[in-house]
Amino acid sequence: MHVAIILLIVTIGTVLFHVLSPWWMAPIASNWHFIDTTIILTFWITGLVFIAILLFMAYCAVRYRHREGRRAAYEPENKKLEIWLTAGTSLGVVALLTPGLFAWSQFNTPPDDALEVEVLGEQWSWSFRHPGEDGALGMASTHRINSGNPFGLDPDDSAGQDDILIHGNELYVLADQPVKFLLRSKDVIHNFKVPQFRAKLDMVPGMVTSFWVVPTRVGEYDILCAELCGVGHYAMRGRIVVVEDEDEYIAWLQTHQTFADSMEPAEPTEPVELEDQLVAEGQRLAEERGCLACHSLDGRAGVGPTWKGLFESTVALVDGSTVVADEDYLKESILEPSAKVTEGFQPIMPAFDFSDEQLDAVIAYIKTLE
Ligand SMILES: [Cu+2]
Repeated sequence: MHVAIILLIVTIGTVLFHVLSPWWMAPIASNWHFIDTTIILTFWITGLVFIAILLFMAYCAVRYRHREGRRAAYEPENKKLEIWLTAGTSLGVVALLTPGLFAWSQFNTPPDDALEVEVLGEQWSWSFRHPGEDGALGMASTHRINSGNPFGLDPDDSAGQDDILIHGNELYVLADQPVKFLLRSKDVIHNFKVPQFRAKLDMVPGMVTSFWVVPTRVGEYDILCAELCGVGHYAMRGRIVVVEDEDEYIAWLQTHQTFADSMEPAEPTEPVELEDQLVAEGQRLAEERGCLACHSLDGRAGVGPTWKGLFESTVALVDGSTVVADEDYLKESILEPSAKVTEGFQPIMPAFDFSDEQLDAVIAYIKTLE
């Protein structure tokens, strides 16, 4: 009897938890209502089966409880029962799988007018590429990725010249304009997810995966990495801004460089401004390339040591020795992070192939963080 009561409490408690739980899906902001329907259908089917099994167990615990002089009968075969159970289970599995197949088919069939936007993931930041005026993304290849060409675009491909390169974890999209996201990863498997869009997909190094979405609600939404991709995974966040006003969208696009512009050498300027410019460039790099996901600016220890007061400080290393954080040490730590690992931290920082100018810029910026 006790067992039956416990089973009843578990059943009622589970249903109440489900109904009263505050952890429900965020309001939807895309066309993917079908995904919600599929999830809710799955809840109903698995929920009803769960309740039925628990109630059946409670019933059996009471009905067939031990009584003096009664013995259970051995019944190894029951064809009728087996047919019923097999048919019922098959029906349940079909009901669970079929809606998902329809959703998956739609998910992979973008409308013809969808705008193609590339999403590039790396440990632990996001960048994006807009096709520019010609509406076509230029060819890219992993082999061409270097510090001056972080997307690995082909400089000889005319379609890529006007591609707009967007660093810094923030992407604008237009409401009601279908977007097809082309997903690439530079290092390990990431997963591009915007919970309010009800859409996500793995980004696999060496291949391009894609899905499409129509943003339907104006607002700002988090971009999350939904695949454990290393120790900085939790900090791999971005923001997607859905705007209605086309002028606002175009104005935002124009704040970014095209690929052709990014390949132009920078104009020489006055020496006084040069230092300021170097610091600004260093700060921009630190933000865009994800340094600040792990290195704090306020003295807090993050995934990596803080940058505040780092320059010329004495750093204790894991091997028990110490080193002064001068320019050479900082350069080495960026290019070859595992060479000298700071005491209390894991050797997990990926190596950055920054050019000499980029190294100078980042170090100039670190020097200002006293
Ligand atoms: Cu990730």
